[in-house]
Amino acid sequence: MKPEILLIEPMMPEIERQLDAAYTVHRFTSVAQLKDIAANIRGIATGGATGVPQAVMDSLPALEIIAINGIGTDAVNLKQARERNIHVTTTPGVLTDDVADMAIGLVLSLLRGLPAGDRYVRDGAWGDKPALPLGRKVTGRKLGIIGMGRVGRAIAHRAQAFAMPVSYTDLRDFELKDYAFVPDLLSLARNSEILVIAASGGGGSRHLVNAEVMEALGPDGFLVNVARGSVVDEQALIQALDAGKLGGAALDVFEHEPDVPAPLRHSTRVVLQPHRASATVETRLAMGDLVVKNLAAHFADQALLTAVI
Ligand code: 8YV
Repeated sequence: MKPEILLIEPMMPEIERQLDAAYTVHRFTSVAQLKDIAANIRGIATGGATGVPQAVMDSLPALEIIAINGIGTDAVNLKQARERNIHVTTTPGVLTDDVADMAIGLVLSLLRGLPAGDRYVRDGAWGDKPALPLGRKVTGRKLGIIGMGRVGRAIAHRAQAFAMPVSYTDLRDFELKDYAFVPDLLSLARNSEILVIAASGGGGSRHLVNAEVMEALGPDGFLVNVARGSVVDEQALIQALDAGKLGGAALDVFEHEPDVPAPLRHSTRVVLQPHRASATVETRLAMGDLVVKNLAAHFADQALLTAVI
């Protein structure tokens, strides 16, 4: 008999076909739906931001493994997973380039006003309405990075091609040759013109980027977030933009996805994306492949490829 798993967030059809071939896959709709099948479910496949709702975790007594199709573990109760001997896997490495590419894309979009320019041409405003305001130069601008893990480093590497001096903050100094470590986030913000968030989400980083940090970045400063919405105090961000205390923001992630507050949606100082930093065919295939392989390893009693727990 095939093991039974719960698929909480849809994956690529190619990946879902592989899951269907190996398991009885229950596609999650509600906790109520689980009532009659809960006792048989041994595995979960889910997205990084979606994770596993606590009510779902509580209702699955036979759960053995949670395979996250992403690198964030902040939406899974890791403490409880440890206590219940539930394995947790993620997809590190394979999405690094895409997330870093998205960060650079957002920097360019925000400072050069690419979405506004696109709309201007589409709307037939060119030659009809006043010219768009000038953008801001990207090359040479001082970049600060919050979180110098794989993604942070890949962003720094790309920034070098734009001749950007790079500084970063993290829980510790990685003694990186080309990038200056700044232990204190406020100092980093004060000395950066663009601040990119590449830190993990979760309790430890919640609202790390608050009103004070945004003010330190200043009216000419730009905030970019490709990590987790929870790292930014979204209400403080809205106020800082509204008061002109922050130059602009480019956001791929939000505090309460998919809800994006109206003031952000209507602001001309922001560029928005619907959490798509890892959303390319190549990367989602590679991520899905890791999910499939981790589940297969677990059910074959072999070592997990990319285990967190
Ligand atoms: C994905 C993510 O969009 O890696 C993560 O933690 O949030 C993103 O890469 C997500 O996991 C797919 O749903």
